[in-house]
Amino acid sequence: MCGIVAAAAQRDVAPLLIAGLKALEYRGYDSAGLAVLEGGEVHRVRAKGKVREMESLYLSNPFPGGTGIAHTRWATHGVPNEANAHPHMIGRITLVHNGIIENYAPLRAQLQAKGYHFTSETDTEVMAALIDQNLSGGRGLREAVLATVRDLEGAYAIAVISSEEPGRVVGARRGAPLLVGLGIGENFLGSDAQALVQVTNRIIYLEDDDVVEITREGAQIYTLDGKPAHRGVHESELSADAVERGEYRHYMQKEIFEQPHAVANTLETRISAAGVLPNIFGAGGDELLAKVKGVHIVACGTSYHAGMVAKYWLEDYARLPVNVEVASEYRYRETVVPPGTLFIAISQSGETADTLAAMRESRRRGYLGTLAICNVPESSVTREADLKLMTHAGPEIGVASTKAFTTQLAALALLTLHLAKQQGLDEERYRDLTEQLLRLPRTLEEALKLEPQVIELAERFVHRHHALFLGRGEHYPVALEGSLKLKEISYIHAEAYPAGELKHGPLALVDEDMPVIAVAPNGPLLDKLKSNLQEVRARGGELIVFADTNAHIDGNATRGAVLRIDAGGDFISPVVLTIPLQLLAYHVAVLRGTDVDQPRNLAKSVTVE
Ligand code: HGA
Repeated sequence: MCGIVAAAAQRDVAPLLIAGLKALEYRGYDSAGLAVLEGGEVHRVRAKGKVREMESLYLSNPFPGGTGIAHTRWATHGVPNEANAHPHMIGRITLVHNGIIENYAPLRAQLQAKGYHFTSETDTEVMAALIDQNLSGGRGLREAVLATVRDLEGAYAIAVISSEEPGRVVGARRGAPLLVGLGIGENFLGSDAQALVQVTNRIIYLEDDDVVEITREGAQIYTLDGKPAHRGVHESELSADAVERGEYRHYMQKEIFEQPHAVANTLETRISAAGVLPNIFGAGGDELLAKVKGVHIVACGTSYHAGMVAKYWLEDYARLPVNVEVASEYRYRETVVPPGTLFIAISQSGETADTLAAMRESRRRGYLGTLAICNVPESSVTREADLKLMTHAGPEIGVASTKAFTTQLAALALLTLHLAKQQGLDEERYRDLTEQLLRLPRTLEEALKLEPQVIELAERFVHRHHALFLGRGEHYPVALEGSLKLKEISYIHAEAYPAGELKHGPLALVDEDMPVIAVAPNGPLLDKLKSNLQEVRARGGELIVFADTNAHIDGNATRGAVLRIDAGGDFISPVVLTIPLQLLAYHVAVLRGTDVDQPRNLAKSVTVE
């Protein structure tokens, strides 16, 4: 999603702003721009495409100045081009914006009637014009922003400068994240901490409806009624190195290989050989969970797939009823919430707009409490939930989520064990599940050794247009996640089905041009799955099976391949069998030459609805 960086400093800020934008590139975007205010004059540069393209334009004609704002845009209103790229300049105002202004159309018409001329198709430019209009009547920039945001519907994080107020940047947020970075004799705004770590790690997280004014000397926050507000300063633990790619070709590859370590971090200090430790969900967590009679899980994309696996786990082992729903659906319909239901929000960034809105909506619906499963400690979802279980995956830069997914699963496995014990799961089984989970990091390490074989397989996909993924039980969501990975980064159309559904429709698609990928753990459904795979073979389909080492699968198919992998046991196998599917998607994308870390049209941390 869009990124914002802004600075008020004595030194020239354009290079700092460009470095900040580069740290935000992982969020996915389609154009970039920056503007610097120097002696009442605003210099601006914008370009469609990557930050480096905007940077080379800047370098061919650099400009000095200590006050500036910068942006990476992921288009919502108007195509990705230079005219729609931020910053937008109108009248005395220059502005960058993340989010969507829902009532921009009537506002645009009103402003046009008053003589404003718009040069972009964006909702953002309307906001800039409104601020400019509100500067009249002796208002300064901060008052004009306050007056403007009161009239806006929708979501925004903004950074604004006025040609009449050198040395000052005003920011505001509602429904989209914005942070203040406190330096020494210089101060910053950013849409996430990663944009600021190279200049400071002293961070203030703004709250919804805050307006902030930064100068070289300091940062002052105001509430919507214009009263000064105090927000705490946090020391961010992020480091600039955490986003280095090291020896890996892409962040996604690095993140795939970080999974054993990341999952070990999720489990660390939370589980021992005796089982899940007390109080891992924060103060009062165990007491609240003791009252749980059912669970609703709400999430989007990959996190939704993690929630689907958790449904199988929680119903199997803890015998609790579970509903899983995508957040954009949940938030706009009425759900039935039986007494004692726990609401779980799963989000990597903790800023996913739909998930956050669903969690806020859940407050009205009478849940027992809310639990956030999230990777970013200071994020909105984490801060607003009653209980939290951080995944500790470390920064995930690749837009296609990998280690965020497996660490979410590890966190959900901890929750499953906690609830299973409470609900009276047989002790021996509890011990077995605990052992499996403790072995998970090592099992993942082994699974990653499959990479050379997956690379060979990937070649078969380079010229394919479609693929079908199959799984059964808790491996159906694994198949869904595998197909999502392939779609996201290789642009191959992929679908996933529970294998038993094949004969009810998708079998019609199977021919020699349709590769079918199946995950085959060893378990009670193996024989059923084998019959489903025969149905594919009988139609000449090319079958690729990722099978547990001891699953009896015939490798002598005329077309296709069976790859063996130690799935580590029935509890953890969905996590382990995810690995070859991630590797497959990654290597197919590399061979097809796509932009693996920033696939077209997609964004990380989806902060718009
Ligand atoms: N609506 C604005 C900003 C989009 C955005 O925040 N994307 O993440 C535009 O389309 O430019």
